[in-house]
Amino acid sequence: MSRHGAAREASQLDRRLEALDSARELASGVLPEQTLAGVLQVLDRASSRRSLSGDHTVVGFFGATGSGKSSLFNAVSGEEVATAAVRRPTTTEPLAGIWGVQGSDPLLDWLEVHKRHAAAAIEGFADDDTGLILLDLPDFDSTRAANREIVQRMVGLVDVLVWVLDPQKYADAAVHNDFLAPLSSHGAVTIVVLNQIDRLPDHEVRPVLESLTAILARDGLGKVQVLGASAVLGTGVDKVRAAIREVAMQRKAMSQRLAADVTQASARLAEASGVSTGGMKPAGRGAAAGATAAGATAASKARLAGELAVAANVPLVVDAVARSYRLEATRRTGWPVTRWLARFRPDPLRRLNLRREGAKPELNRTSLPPAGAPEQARADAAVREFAEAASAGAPGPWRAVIRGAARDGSGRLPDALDQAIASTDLSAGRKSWWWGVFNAVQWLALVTALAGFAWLGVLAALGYLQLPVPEVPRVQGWPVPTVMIAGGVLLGIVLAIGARFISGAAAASRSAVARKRLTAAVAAVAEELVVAPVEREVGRLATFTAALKAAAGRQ
Ligand SMILES: Nc1nc2c(ncn2[C@@H]2O[C@H](COP(=O)(O)OP(=O)(O)O)[C@@H](O)[C@H]2O)c(=O)[nH]1
Ligand SMILES: [Mg+2]
Repeated sequence: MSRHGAAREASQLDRRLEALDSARELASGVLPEQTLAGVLQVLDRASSRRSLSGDHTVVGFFGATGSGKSSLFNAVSGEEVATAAVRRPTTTEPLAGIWGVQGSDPLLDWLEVHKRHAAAAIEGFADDDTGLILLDLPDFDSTRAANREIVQRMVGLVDVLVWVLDPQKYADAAVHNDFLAPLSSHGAVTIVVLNQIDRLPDHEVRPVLESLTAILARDGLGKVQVLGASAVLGTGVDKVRAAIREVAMQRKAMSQRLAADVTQASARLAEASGVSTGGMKPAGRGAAAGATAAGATAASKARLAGELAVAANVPLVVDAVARSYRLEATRRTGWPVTRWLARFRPDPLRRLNLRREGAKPELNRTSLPPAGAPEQARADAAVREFAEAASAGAPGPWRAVIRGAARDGSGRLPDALDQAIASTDLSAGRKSWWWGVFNAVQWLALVTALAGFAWLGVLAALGYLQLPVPEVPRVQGWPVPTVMIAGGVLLGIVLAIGARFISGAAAASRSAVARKRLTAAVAAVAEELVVAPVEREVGRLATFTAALKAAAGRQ
């Protein structure tokens, strides 16, 4: 059962380590470098430890000066290996007692433990099949900094932490605040021994153990084993030995320790992200909830494009399209007698440099008025509003990154928008089929009127010259040349009025098409420079949250 369980533990750890690594990568540039460096250290340590003997379980004895680490080490080993001493300084260098020496050297090299002792087999404790390394360590409160450093390093490296406390100092803040509480994720690989119980009157042993258990619960270690022992008298030592043997036999401690490290690192990432850490505790659940950003919606994207279109003067262009069409229609279909007047009116699209037949639009710039302060402010506000809506719900640092992504692209907006407008096909200069018809009829009407004039002129000249004036043909009593003049002029005016109506409608439809194309062009720019970068970051947060959840062991 144990080997199988260990394998499952290891593969689960694999996935969690991978998830933690991706969470770390995804958070780069978002969370503080120091936090990420700490996570990387955990990952490095895990991969180092896993590359070394998995058949050995490293158990370290930690505690304050004189708590009895060395004495307990000897008692558990059944040999006088470690020097237990009343005087200080006592243990200055880690000492390893090893059961199952084979393959332990690289592991001990990595731990930087040089004093190694191949321990004799003890009945009921360790046989050759049991890879066990017991470490006697310096005091965590040693007066020597080098000793404290060794302890700090070992706290991070060993598979199982055995805390040796004594009746005088078991409640000291130092051990609880500096070590036990921060290692609350590591309950599964922590054993607490209250040593020197022989110094307590019998009736006080139990209350003291209960008090210690209560303090540990406040540390977040409510489930750890708390054992009473006397290293000197040997009381309870076999229970300590059995507890150590149990973890060593299961071959799970290494994975459990690393898993606890991953849990702790995930909690730190969550905390740095501003995600509630309450649920990140190993026993908790549903931590990363609420760590998602609202993202962009169709409505928010449309609103952004609309605001940017206004800021980029799209309405001005749309209006120019309509006016330009109407002007062109007048020039082509107006009454020939007066239409030349329209030649003097400038084309509004040409004035905006948006009417360039044959020119490569992508090389052009418009002559639209450059965005002034109000337009700029409007565009900025639109981008800000969009980013704010998209980042809603994201935890602090991520919200800043999402907003930053929107801001980064918005600097290029004015240029990109101008270019987009310049390269939009506004159908400027495209002729309408009805212009030709109206024009032809218009000229026909004029020619008819002029012919009528000429006819009457000839008749008048004949009369003036006292020559016989021929009868003019009549239609319903009206002389034909007069009818020609009246009809021609009237037709010209009617055509001009009709053309005005038609060109008004056509101009409206053409400007509607232009508005649609311009809005689409603006939306494409907004998508590229604002929406896509924002969505990338929103997606990054979602992936990060999922990775963090997987790293914390909850999928
Ligand atoms: N009465 C009593 N004394 C102990 C016990 N364990 C250790 N000592 C004594 O406490 C002193 C310090 O022990 P040591 O093992 O060197 O503590 P370390 O500094 O934690 O390694 C020594 O004089 C030991 O004999 C115990 O269980 N009961
Ligand atoms: Mg010692």
